[in-house]
Amino acid sequence: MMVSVILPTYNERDNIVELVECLSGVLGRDHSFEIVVVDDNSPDGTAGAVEGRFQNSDAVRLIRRNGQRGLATAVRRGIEESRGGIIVLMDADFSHSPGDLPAMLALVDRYDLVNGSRYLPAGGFQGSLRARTSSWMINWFLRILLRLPTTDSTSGFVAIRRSLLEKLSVQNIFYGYGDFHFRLLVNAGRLEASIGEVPVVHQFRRGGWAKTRLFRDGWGYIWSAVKIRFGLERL
Ligand SMILES: Nc1nc2c(ncn2[C@@H]2O[C@H](COP(=O)(O)OP(=O)(O)OP(=O)(O)O)[C@@H](O)[C@H]2O)c(=O)[nH]1
Ligand SMILES: [Mg+2]
Repeated sequence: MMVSVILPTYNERDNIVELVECLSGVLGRDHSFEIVVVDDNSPDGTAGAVEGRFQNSDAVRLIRRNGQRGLATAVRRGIEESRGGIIVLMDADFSHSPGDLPAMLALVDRYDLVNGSRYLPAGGFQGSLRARTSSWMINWFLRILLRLPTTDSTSGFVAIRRSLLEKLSVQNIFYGYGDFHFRLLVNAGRLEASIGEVPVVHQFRRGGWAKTRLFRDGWGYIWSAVKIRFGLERL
């Protein structure tokens, strides 16, 4: 089955070319694949860097969004434009390591969704103390509030079968920021989809700078989870 990797980018010029090359090397060994970069008109010229290096490549596609910003809606656009039977969602800054992909893809034969987890024993999270603490607390809160079976509901690193995504309503999942990850898990759980987990090590971003704002986005996650729990969110 073809693998589609969706890479949302905002100011990732210093990472994107190297990441796409690295992913192509890893995926090319065992899979047919495409890489879909969804860029929100990054001022640093991310789109130009992708176009310059990969314009003759059939496996790499660039979607430029003009006048739109947002991680989750960019991921949604990438999903809608992708063609693979397996869809991988990951960050475009090397925080999610291409080296973790083979283990995820090996499990997608057995599960509808394979969840990358920083909180399994072999997983890890390189980040500031503030980022690690808030992630741990939010994940603890989500597990209790939403009764999720997963150990990590905000990593943003997931492989999903298209057959599962087709049963879900993407417009009710992919909005906001990284909260799309737990909305996806909640919805998959409601359909009784099979969910497997693999350990992943979240690394420091290589180049560029963080777009996440811990306080604003953290509260957004909590508010979204509360709305799901009390049936106020359309799912
Ligand atoms: N298209 C698009 N992508 C975005 C947007 N905001 C963030 N991203 C991408 O989403 C991914 C995650 O954002 P990051 O800034 O790395 O967030 P983070 O991983 O919490 O922060 P770091 O600790 O710096 O890695 C990266 O690939 C970003 O380029 C956006 O508004 N539009
Ligand atoms: Mg990152």
